[in-house]
Amino acid sequence: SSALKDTLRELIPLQRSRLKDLKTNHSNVKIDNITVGSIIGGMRGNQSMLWDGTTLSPNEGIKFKGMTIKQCQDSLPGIDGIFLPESMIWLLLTGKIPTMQETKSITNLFNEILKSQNNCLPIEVDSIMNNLPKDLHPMTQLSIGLECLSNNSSFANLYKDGKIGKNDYWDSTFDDSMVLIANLPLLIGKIYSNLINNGKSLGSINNSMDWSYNICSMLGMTSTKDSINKNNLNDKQLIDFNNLMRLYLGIHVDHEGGNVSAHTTHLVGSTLADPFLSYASGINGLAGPLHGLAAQEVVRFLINLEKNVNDVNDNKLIESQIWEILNSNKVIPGYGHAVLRKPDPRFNVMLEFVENRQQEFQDDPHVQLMQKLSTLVPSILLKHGKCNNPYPNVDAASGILFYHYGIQELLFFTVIFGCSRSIGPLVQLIWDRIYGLPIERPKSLDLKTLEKLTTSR
Ligand code: CMX
Repeated sequence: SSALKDTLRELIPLQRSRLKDLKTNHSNVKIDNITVGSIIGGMRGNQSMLWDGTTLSPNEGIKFKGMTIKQCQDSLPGIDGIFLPESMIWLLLTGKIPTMQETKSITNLFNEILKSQNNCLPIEVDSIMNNLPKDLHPMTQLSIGLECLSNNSSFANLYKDGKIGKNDYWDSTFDDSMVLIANLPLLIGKIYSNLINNGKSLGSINNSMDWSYNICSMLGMTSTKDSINKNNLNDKQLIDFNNLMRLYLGIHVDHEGGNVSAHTTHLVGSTLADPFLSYASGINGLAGPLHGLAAQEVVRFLINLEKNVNDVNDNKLIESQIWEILNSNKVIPGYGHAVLRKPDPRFNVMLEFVENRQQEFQDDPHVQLMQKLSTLVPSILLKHGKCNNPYPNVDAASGILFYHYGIQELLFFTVIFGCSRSIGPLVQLIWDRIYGLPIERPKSLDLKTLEKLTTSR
């Protein structure tokens, strides 16, 4: 058992009775109208899922258990003023702000899991990862690695042996989810070393350090004690990179339930597939260009733009380049959002990270350009008059900051995103099983029926 699981266990009776009350007494209450437009428009806006961890507000952005990012920054425990992703796990799962000690209990839980594996991936997973073609897409590698981890799923084994009843499904789902998250530093380290080092390890796990540190270490981005410090960063840069990782991992954990990776994890999980298979499915969705790949598009865009403009103070030239893109009917990557109608607060905290380290970034033309664009592009997009939100989203900044510190393999960015995004959907999967939600099975309609419905109304 763990402090987190014990706290969770106490919450279960009340939450189950709240759900039961809704089911028994209010099942027929109508809360939304489904239109033909939404059915053929990606179900946009349909209010049709239960998702407890986060909600997305068009003006305030993402809220974690009702708290804005700023409120999370002010109240969640962390290091150097940046909250630890572990504290977000506690918050999303229990709805309570953890103490530093409770936050550390999750770090310890991960390290106990890793120690029990000798700080290595399970042997069969390691062997499969070692034998993948080194140029296999990093997201494909992540998906394969997660699926292989399912070999040791407690949930799947207990279920197969008929040893658990419905009321207990959550318990081994919790255990598997923690094993999955704990293994991510090893898994993404393996993928990165396949990508850049012919599979040779770039670093090792330090069992006294937090989850994000160990991710950095396995990417070869900590002091030489734990990793090769592959880019020869100085101590301040290494600390800053570790903090960037904590920040990035902390703010990408969840974005409501309807986005593809979250929804897919929930959908596949509703079949009682184990957490590894469920989240691997979410990862396959995250690998799509319309979902998780935007950050790499932004970096490509900034690199090309910088080649053309040379001087980041040449506003006229930058503006004309932006217009050229728009006039050729392309989008400006990193700007706009399906739901948000204000600058993405996640972008703002990334920008703050840069502003607090001017000396580090003052000679980086790409980061300078990223900052400059955030002041120039919104007014251009407003003049252009098409998009509903002319402001930067989180992807406008994140990739170029990793690039600055030497993570320059663009295909790899989404893998780091996939580490962070494990948290929200897996927390929800645990709750899905606490609530005993049924298999998801919406009704589909054929085109003829849709047409018939429109003429009869
Ligand atoms: N540059 C130029 N045109 C844009 C634009 C941008 N950054 N964002 C939106 N538009 C255009 C759309 O293409 C659309 O044009 P059409 O009517 O010709 O199809 C019009 O403005 C209206 O779009 P919208 O309602 O404002 O935005 P959507 O909900 O359709 O799309 C998004 C949202 C994010 C896909 C879109 O803004 C976009 O393509 N942005 C650039 C890519 C990007 O940054 N993606 C990261 C998203 C981050 C996230 O989802 O978390």
